[in-house]
Amino acid sequence: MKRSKVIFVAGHQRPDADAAVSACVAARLKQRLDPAHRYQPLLLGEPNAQTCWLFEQAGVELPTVRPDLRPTVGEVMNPRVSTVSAQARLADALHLLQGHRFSVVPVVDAAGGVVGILSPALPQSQYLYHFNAEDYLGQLLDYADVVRAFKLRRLNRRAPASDARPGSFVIAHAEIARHRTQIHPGDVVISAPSEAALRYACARRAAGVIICDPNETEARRCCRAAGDVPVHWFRGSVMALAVSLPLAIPVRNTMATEFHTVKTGQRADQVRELVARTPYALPVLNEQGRLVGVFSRREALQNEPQPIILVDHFERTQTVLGFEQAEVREIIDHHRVGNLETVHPVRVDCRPVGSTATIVACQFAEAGLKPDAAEALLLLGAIISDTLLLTSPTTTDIDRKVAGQLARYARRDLAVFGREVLRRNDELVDGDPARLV
Ligand SMILES: [Mn+2]
Repeated sequence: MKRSKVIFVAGHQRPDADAAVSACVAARLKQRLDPAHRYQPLLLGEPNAQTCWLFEQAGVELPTVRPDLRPTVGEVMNPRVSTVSAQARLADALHLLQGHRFSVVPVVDAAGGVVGILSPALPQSQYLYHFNAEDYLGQLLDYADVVRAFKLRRLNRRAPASDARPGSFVIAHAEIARHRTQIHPGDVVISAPSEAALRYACARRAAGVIICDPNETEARRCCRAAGDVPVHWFRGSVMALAVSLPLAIPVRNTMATEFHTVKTGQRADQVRELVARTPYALPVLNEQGRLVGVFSRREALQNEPQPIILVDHFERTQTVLGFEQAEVREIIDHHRVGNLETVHPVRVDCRPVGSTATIVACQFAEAGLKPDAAEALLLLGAIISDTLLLTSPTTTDIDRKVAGQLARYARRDLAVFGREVLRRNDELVDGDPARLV
């Protein structure tokens, strides 16, 4: 889902039961009223013991803890990425790089880890474009690679297979015998059908001969002259094979093995500098080290504000990190109007009642809806927690009325459940002794 389609609903820092419950239940109400978006409640810090207990009682999962709204690499990366294996041919990678205008093709192993990259932005990419084959044939490409890449047919099965030395490919012609220095033992000879060339290749102990001709019969005709040198047939001209040779180079021989990556959990703005000085899109790895996307300048520049609804606070110092980059959609609160400043006009629902949970409960009724038993229990617990079981000076008749109603929905006795909620707030009863000390 696109990030801007997710609307976060967040309470204040150091969340209490009212902040956690209001975020959770307001998100569930919004979700029902607006199914086109996804409303996700957040906790800006670890929940306290009372909050944990309350959610457990209601059988509702606690909201995710996330103190910082600023997007992570995983949230803004491009998850569409095409890869090749190290055994693939350069042709496969070129198809992706040029055909799809990618700035990087990650080379992955069977486990999804990145072992290298190919990128037209790297110096290695000269191999991708130049055709001066003698410079690197034999270094980056061997006989077996060529046979495999072009599916060459073997013409003389009885001849023993020969391992080419990591030497050269030699392009021969009919008058080859006159140029005696051209073939060295272990060379692979590329030739038009020529008995003279084959005899010479045999005499010079070439590793193999590739006969190039559109016609297989023609190629077979002179094959016998090769003696026990392996002969393969390429359906096409010498020129056609020669110019195509670089495409057969295995990816493992041209990929860059020193490269930068980023992790899904890193904050996007913190890798911006790395992105700015890296000429290719950065491969993105998840926690397990598997490739899950790429992160390029396009993603780094993406600056869509994150929509958010704030509940149970109206103070700049209590709100989420990354608030400046967020787009506040709504504020639901029962405190005084504080110093939160928004960029755009925003719906504010501030009511002088005992808890934000009371307002959320009223919003249900105003929308013609009824909270389910779990939501009612959560809201009731939050009202009790914030009003100290309807005894605090901030308690209003609305809180009392709403609490009574919620107790019925939740099928709980208000006084009994109320005492239980307050007991859970007493750290001397439930707190970790080590932490109290
Ligand atoms: Mn509150």
